Amino acid sequence: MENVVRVAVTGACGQIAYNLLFRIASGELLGKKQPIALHLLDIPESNQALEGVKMELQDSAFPLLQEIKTGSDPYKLFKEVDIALLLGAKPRALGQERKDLLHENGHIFINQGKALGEVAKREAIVLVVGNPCNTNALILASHAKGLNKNHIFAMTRLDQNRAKGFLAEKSGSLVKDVTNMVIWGNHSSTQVPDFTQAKISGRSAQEVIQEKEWFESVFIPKVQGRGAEIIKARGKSSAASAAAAVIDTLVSLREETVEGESFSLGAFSQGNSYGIDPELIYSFPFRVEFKRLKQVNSLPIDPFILKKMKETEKELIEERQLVENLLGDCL
Ligand code: NAX
Repeated sequence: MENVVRVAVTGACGQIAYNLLFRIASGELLGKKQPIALHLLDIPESNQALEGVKMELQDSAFPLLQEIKTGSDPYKLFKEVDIALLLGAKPRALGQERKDLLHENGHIFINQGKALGEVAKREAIVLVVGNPCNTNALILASHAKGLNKNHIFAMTRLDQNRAKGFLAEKSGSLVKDVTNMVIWGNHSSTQVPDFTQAKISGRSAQEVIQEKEWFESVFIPKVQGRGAEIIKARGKSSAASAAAAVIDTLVSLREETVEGESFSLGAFSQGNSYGIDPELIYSFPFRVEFKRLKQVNSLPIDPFILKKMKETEKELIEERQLVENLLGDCL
C-alpha cells in the first residue's frame, strides 16, 4: 500500500479513542487526501470491545481508511508506524498513591518505548496522552532506542485550549482571536498557563482584561483544575475535548504556524533558554517555520510566572526521581 500513513492508537477501547478514531479516519488529522491505516492497540482483556470498535470503523465506510489492524502486542502493532498516539494507561484508583500510579503506568511505557524503537519508523511522531503524560513520555524516550527523541511529546494542548476559552469568555472575544497562549511545565495541577504571553485580537491579554487579581487567583487555578471540574460534572474525565486536542496537536505539527501564534507541547527540555533542567519532558511553546519545528526561545518571563515555572519543574524532577529505576539509557 503506497502513500499510506500508519497511525497507531493505544487505549483504543477507551473513551478518548472513541471520540478520536472516527475523526482520524475521516481525514481530520492528516487532511482529506491522505490514505490512512489504523493500528489499534489495547490490553488482551479488551479484545472483544476492540473488535466492536473495528466493526464501527468499517461500517462508517471512510474512503481514506485503507486498513485496520487490532491487537495487544506493541511489537506487531507499532510496525512501520509514522504516528503513535499513546492514550492507553490505567486511571488513578481511589486512594492510590501518585508514586504507585507512576510506577504502574511507567511499566507500560517501558515496553511501548522499546517496541517503538525497534519497529516504528525512525522519524515517527509519538504523542503521549496517558497520564502522568510528561513522565510517561520521559520513560518511553529513555527506552526508545533508534527513535528521534525530538519527535517524542506529551500533550498539553488541552490545557492551552481550555485557557484560550477562558480568556475569550472573560473578554467577550472569540476563541480564534486569542493567540500565543503558552502552557509551561507539567500536565498537572502545577502547570503554568502564562497569561502574560497571550494576545487578544493582537493586544496583550493583560491590557484587554485589566484585572491582575483575576489572572492570578481565578484564571490560573481554573485552567489547572479544569480536568477535575469536568470529572465532577460529568462523572468521567474529559474525552471529546482531549480528542480535539490530539487532532489540534498533530495539525499544528504539520502546518506552518501563523505569524504571532505558537502552540504548546511537552517536549525534551534539552537546550531550552529558560533555565529548565535539560532532562525533562516539559511543556514549551513551539512554532513550525519552513516545515521545521522550533521551540520559541528567549521570551521575556514575568517574575511571578518564573516562580511558577520553577515549581512545576520541581514537580517533574520529583516525578523523575520516583521512576528512576524505570528509566533506560537512551536519553
Ligand atoms: P479510559 O480508561 O477510557 O481508556 C483507557 C484505555 O487504555 C482502556 O481501554 C484500557 O484498557 C487501555 N489500556 C490500559 N493499559 C494499556 C496498555 N498497556 N496498552 C494499551 N492500552 C491500554 O481512559 P481515557 O479517558 O480514554 O483516557 C486515557 C488517558 O488519557 C488517561 O491516562 C487519562 O488520564 C489521560 N488524559 C490525558 C489528558 C492530557 O491532556 N494529556 C487529558 C485527558 C485524559 O485525562
